[in-house]
Amino acid sequence: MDYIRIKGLTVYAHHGALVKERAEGQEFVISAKMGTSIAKAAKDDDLEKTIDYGKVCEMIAEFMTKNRFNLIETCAERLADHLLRMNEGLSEITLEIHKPSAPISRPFEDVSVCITRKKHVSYIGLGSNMGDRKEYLYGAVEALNTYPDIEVKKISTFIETKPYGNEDQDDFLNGAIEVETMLSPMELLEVCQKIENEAGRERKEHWGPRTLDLDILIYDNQIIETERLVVPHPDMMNRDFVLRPMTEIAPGFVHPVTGKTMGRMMVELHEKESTRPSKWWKR
Ligand code: A4P
Ligand code: MG
Repeated sequence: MDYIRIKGLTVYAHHGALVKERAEGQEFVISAKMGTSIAKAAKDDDLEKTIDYGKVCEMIAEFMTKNRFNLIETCAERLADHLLRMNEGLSEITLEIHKPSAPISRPFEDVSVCITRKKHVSYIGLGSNMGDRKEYLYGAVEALNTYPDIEVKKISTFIETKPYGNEDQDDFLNGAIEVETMLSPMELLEVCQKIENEAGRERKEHWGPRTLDLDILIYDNQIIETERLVVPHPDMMNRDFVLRPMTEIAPGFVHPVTGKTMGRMMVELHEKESTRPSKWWKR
């Protein structure tokens, strides 16, 4: 991760728990450490490909003056959320808000709150075994990227795979992507299902043929077990068509339930499969 820092941005605003503070206002001094990747911008010497610190300063000043909070804790939390949502390419932010004129009756130098917030990282499995499969998968990546709260960071190679489960159907094209998002897991699932529906997905048969299937494989280190959403995907450790692309884009990512990396899980699956009797022997 690379960092761009802003130090000591001074804004006159009206945050505070006391009526006087809210009425009269005071100076707030803000510092931000922004985690991003500057490689592309540095290579091409292009402002469009990086975070414009001038614009961020304007965003901070506007946010600080347009809103009023009792606590600088709330102010910092909301400002971090706002900046993460408004800046594509901003993965993480450490914000410190100083209030050097806070109503403290003894001599003091400064008081501040400092927080670090990150975008969520999710891995999504892509699958298709109907029509122009490649078109459906690339279409899904593009569709996800059009959402302002989702940014596709990595795309695996798309691989041809034999159907798993219900074997009486055409071969699949599978892949996985890494996204950064400000959406909650449920919101992300809703977006995935909307994109599946727009790709003409029909749900006639469980594990049946499909134009597009988007499964949330991982969402940060969260373990979610609700009726509509189970994360990590409960069967991913048994699926070569999931673990192969995951090993390509996130070999060292540790599965929050098994405690094993994607690479390790793939090796173990292959070992298990190579010792399993083949179908020829079963017949
Ligand atoms: N749901 C629960 N957890 C999740 C999650 N983590 N991500 C719920 C996405 N959805 C999740 O899914 C059924 C319900 O699962 C949803 O309503 C959602 O609320 P679905 O996509 O409508 O139906 P499905 O895909 O037929 O069922 P399921 O259980 O998701 O199947 P899978 O796991 O997606 O497996 N073989 C190969 N080679 N390649 C494949 O891609 N895919 C499948 C389907 C079977 N065989 C395959 C492949
Ligand atoms: Mg599915």
